[in-house]
Amino acid sequence: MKRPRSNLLARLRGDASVAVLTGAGISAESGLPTFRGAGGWWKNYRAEDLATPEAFQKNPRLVWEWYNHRRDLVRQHAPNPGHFALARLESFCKTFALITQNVDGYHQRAGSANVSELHGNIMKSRCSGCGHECEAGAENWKDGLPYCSCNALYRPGVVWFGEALSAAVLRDAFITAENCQVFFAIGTSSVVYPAAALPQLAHERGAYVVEINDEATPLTPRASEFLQGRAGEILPTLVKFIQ
Ligand code: BJW
Ligand code: ZN
Repeated sequence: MKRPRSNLLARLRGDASVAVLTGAGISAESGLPTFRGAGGWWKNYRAEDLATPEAFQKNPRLVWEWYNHRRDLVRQHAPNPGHFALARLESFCKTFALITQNVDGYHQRAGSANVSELHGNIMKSRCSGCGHECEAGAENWKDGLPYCSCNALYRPGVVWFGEALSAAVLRDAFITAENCQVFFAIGTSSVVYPAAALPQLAHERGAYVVEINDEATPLTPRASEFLQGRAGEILPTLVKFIQ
């Protein structure tokens, strides 16, 4: 990795307040497929068939098969050096918030403390009738599908296209983006809203926006610094330079 610009290092060594937004790219090196791009889920499946409320209504079995498969992948794999470097970065910073679009829980497993999950968590299930949330298996199973005690189907505890994000989580994320001095956008294609609005807002409010991605995205022209490459290599190096 090219040495980051000294003004980034100076900002991080000082008491800059830091906000981080992560996407599927940070977990790619753990072995979890991303959504877009080569090897991404949407190369072989249509988002409309798997990640919308309409898809679940039409074919809950297909949607659950996909999420159960992804739960298995999350259990089989583990956080990588990129996740661990962010947990270390948090320990150096006075003010630090990590906002993730990922549902894998790897940031928490790597030791990050202040994590907001914009799109939920894949290990949780939520009743589509009464909203009851559970982490483990359901009370009742019928034909291989999990049901709540209220008799409605459980669904994965994630946010699908066309669904609102948690208002409280989103409000806090906007406040964080508005007030930070350094904003990192890491491993996200920056096309899914409202998450993609966060680095733009930080930029408008004068933050130093650093993008880490192995490819350019719609955010790149607006980033103060674009560190091109793998998050699992760039982040540990960056953290080493700060020390
Ligand atoms: C590496 C790397 C390495 C690889 N190192 N980098 C038209 C315009 C604007 C908006 C809309 C529109 N039409 C519809 C909308 C809204 C829609 C949206 O944004 N659509 C766009 C796609 C067009 N958004 C929504 O529907 C959201 N809700 C909403 O708007 O609600 C409004 C509302 C209000 C009130 C009532 C009702 C509604 C919800 C969005 C939910 C997204 N859900 C998913 C699935 C979550 C659950 C699950 O995991 O199954 O979230 S879709 C998927 O995309 C997932 C991700 O979190 C999200 C973002 O993807 P991400 O993380 O950026 O991954 P990739 O794969 O896209 O990119 C990976 C990147 O990493 C790439 O750039 C690589 O280069 C890079 N990379 N390896 C560094 N080693
Ligand atoms: Zn219920």
